[in-house]
Amino acid sequence: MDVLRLIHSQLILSLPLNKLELPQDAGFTAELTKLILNGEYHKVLQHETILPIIESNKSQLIASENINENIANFATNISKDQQTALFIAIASLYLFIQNNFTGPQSPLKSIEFLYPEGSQVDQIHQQAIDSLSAYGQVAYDGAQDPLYLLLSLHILEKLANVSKSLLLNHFNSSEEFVEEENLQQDDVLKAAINWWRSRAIMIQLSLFPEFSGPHISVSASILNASVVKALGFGLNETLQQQLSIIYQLEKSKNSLDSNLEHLAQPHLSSVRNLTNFEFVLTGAKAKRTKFQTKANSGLIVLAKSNYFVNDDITEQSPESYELNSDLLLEKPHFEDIGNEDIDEQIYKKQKTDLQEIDYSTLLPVSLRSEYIPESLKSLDPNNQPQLSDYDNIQLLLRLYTLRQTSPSNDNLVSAQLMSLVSRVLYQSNTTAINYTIFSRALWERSILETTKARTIERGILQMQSLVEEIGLKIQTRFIPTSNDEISTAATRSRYIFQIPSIPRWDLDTKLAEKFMSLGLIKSAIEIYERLGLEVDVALCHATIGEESKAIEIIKKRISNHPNDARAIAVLGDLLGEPEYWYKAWEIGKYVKAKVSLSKYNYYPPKGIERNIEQAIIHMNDALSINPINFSNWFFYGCLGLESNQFELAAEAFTRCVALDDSNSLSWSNLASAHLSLNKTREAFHALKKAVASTDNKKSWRIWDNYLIVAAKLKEWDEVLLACRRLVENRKDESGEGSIDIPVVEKLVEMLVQQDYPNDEEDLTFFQKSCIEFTTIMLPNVINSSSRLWRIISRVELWRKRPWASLECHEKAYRALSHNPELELDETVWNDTVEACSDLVAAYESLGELPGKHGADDLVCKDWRYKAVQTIKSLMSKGRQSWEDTEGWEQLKEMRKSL
Ligand SMILES: *[C@@H]1O[C@H](CO)[C@@H](O)[C@H](O)[C@H]1NC(C)=O
Ligand SMILES: *[C@@H]1O[C@H](CO)[C@@H](O)[C@H](O)[C@H]1NC(C)=O
Ligand SMILES: *[C@@H]1O[C@H](CO)[C@@H](O)[C@H](O)[C@H]1NC(C)=O
Ligand SMILES: *[C@@H]1O[C@H](CO)[C@@H](O)[C@H](O)[C@H]1NC(C)=O
Ligand SMILES: *[C@@H]1O[C@H](CO)[C@@H](O)[C@H](O)[C@H]1NC(C)=O
Ligand SMILES: *[C@@H]1O[C@H](CO)[C@@H](O)[C@H](O)[C@H]1NC(C)=O
Ligand SMILES: *[C@@H]1O[C@H](CO)[C@@H](O)[C@H](O)[C@H]1NC(C)=O
Ligand SMILES: CC(=O)N[C@H]1CO[C@H](CO)[C@@H](O)[C@@H]1O
Ligand SMILES: CC(=O)N[C@H]1CO[C@H](CO)[C@@H](O)[C@@H]1O
Repeated sequence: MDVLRLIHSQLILSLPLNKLELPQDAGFTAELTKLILNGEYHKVLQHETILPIIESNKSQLIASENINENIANFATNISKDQQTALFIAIASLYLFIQNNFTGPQSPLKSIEFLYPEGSQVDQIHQQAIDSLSAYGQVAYDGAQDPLYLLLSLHILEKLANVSKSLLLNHFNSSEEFVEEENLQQDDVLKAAINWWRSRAIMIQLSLFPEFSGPHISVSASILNASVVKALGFGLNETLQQQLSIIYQLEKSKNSLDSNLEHLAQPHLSSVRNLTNFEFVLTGAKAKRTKFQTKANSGLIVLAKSNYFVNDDITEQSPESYELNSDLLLEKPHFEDIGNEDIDEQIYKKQKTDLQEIDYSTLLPVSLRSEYIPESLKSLDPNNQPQLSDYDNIQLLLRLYTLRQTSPSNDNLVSAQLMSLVSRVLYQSNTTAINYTIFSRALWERSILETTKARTIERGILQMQSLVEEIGLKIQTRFIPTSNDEISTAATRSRYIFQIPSIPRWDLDTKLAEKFMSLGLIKSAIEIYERLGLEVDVALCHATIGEESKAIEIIKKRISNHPNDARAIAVLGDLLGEPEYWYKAWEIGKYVKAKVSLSKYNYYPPKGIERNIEQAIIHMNDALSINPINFSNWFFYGCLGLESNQFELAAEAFTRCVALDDSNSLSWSNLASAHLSLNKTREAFHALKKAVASTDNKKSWRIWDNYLIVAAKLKEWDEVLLACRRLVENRKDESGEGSIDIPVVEKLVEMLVQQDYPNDEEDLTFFQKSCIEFTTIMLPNVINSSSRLWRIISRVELWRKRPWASLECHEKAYRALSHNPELELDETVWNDTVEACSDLVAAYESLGELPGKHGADDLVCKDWRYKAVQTIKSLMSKGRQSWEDTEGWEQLKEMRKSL
């Protein structure tokens, strides 16, 4: 067995010590691995094989010099021994996480460890923060031990042998950074390096209030499926399986952390398959209050894990606050699962009434209890079994994805989110839920509860308590012994790369945002001020209309941090003055400044002319730095369409659909661009996607385009489909106007080209569908169009139903003869005479054919009489106005010939 592979896959998996399997010949790496998996990260740096390397190389770390370059050189020197360097990088990364995300605080301070005694601690700290800052975004300067993260990132860059450093080059376009790499199966070390580097970059991103640099694309491209393959190749199945699971969870989490939530879903589907997790959202009756006798309808997630690789380190879970309500139950009590009507809206999102659970959706729904599989139906809803950690994480990730892709403040969405959180929190054995998972679920429950009046109190209390508890300085609630403290670090950081990262100050920020949304602006400002987040303080003031106060704060921030591009850009936003955006771009290539400039040129203030060319140039600059931004590409594409630059528009919307392939408007715009470029086939493909992902009601324009393009390509099945959709969607508003008559005529022409088969079974799909459309759907919509009735009569005749065909002729005629314009407008008169002539001809030719009842039955025995009556009646109507016109003569002629 390959030692390197075994060690590094288990490190990536962050397996608990008692599951660790080490080969005999692992040497010192075995010890280092154990230290990491036991959470003793500082001991890795102090290990006898590592300390001398650090000590002997660190002479070049001089506090008064450029810290970033020094650390880069230091990293270069110690990276000569790749294996050892990787351990240093991993341990440093964990130390940073421990000190800012999970705790408890590590005893080894980065600056004391690396720099000589007496060095200027504050200055080194600030330089490290500056080195982590990028693209005009200042890394959060309250972060602890940023040096650990900086060191880790530098070493990983060296080990990955990147052609361009993300840390040393702050001003290049992102295309140059992305290095798509397909690893071969023996690139084991490279695989581990890429995986860790991707993790370290994601952690770096969490230091920014918002980010725009190339980091997202780099992190996404270096962690790809080939990495998992290379690392897992030849390992036993259990490990390979776990690597795949962790990989999918992590990719999904990274998408969420990068605000690319629509990319999260495919990974969630894959991981569902890997653990064969069973779950479904269904309706149930639930009691929520103590005195309730009748249960109301509610939602519940039924779930069962089928793949356990759980481990058994225990740690006390954070304190869960009780509601202590005289009224509310601690948790809802469920009865009568699956027999409750699920809100129709949830259900509508499902494609059809599936009898099997559709795991390709984010949150599968089962409407009826008989469609819930036995394995889930048999669960006790009030005491559901423990889930595996992986599946708990998956539920949380689904919760995040759902929230990020749904409208906020939607009661229905809140109910769905709450049912997900509840499934994680209320398991038969809560003592066994992992700390990170449990505390995160509590956190999410609090966020949801603070939106409801009855539970807001507990929500806020719980948030504050979690904020304190995770902020390890205040450890009033549980004080681990010194030994425990270490394994505590291991447990807490166990799933740190799979659950969306929330560093400590971010929890505070969320609390502040919550206060904001509750109108408690003062409390929010207090928190932001404590955290030193001046830009956010200013934005708070701007929100409540205190613009001048906001501007004052921002200006002060800028005078102290002249390179804070975000602050400068926000000042531009507050003042609406382009010069600040130019400056923010100049000093930091701050993407949002360019976006603001682009929008400014497109929506200029009064008195300034719109300048699309400039808008395009600015957005292009923004996109060259951050190419993974849906709304910017969309805006860019619209600029392209508007200025007739269709190649540009096509590229932009192609990017859009690559980022979110369910966005029907992007597909439709892409189609427009292709059409203008005469790429009909491509346009058709795009429209097909557009109609597949659209809500029918609102989308008739898309269907209309689809129809036109399909007709151009002679895709008759599709033309027919489009016709049907258009009629379905628009008949209530537009009636018969929803029917495209020339197209229907063309369709019928195609239909009758072949003979009607002797056996109905032999009808093709197109034939069946076209018959259904013309003879069942259309008659319900037609109001006064005789032309349509005649088209249908053709279909009926072709179907060898002459009686039905004749009826259509009668209707066609009636549609005209009832026209009140008949006596006033000669065109109408002419048309009606022609229709009459058609009808009479139909009587003549169809009347004596066999009728629908068979035997001696005829289509119309007294056809001659009827024909004469028809002519007479029309003549009496037209006598006054049209006697002696050509039409009149024609009628006389007809009557005579009968
Ligand atoms: C680091 O490496 C460079 C180039 O290999 C060498 O010149 C320099 O002396 C090294 N510095 C230390 C402190 O090892
Ligand atoms: C620096 O680190 C390397 C390991 O990459 C090691 O071989 C070397 O001995 C260390 N010390 C010096 C002075 O180069
Ligand atoms: C795979 O390896 C793990 C630990 O390395 C071991 O616990 C497990 O039993 C092995 N599984 C198989 C199927 O060999
Ligand atoms: C999951 O498994 C189902 C059934 O085996 C398969 O159809 C589907 O494509 C799989 N999905 C993913 C994302 O692997
Ligand atoms: C609950 O979990 C704990 C710790 O994992 C375990 O010791 C205990 O047996 C479990 N209880 C049940 C009822 O499964
Ligand atoms: C597309 O075709 C039309 C007519 O065939 C032509 O007038 C137009 O110039 C073409 N446009 C492009 C971009 O080729
Ligand atoms: C009606 O038809 C006759 C002959 O068919 C023609 O001369 C006359 O112009 C038509 N009237 C109108 C308004 O089209
Ligand atoms: C500013 C800030 O929130 N820093 C925190 C980083 O994380 C450590 C450990 O959780 C806290 O002690 C710091 O307060
Ligand atoms: C995988 C893992 O570390 N799981 C642990 C998470 O924490 C709980 C206690 O809080 C442990 O019981 C789990 O074993």
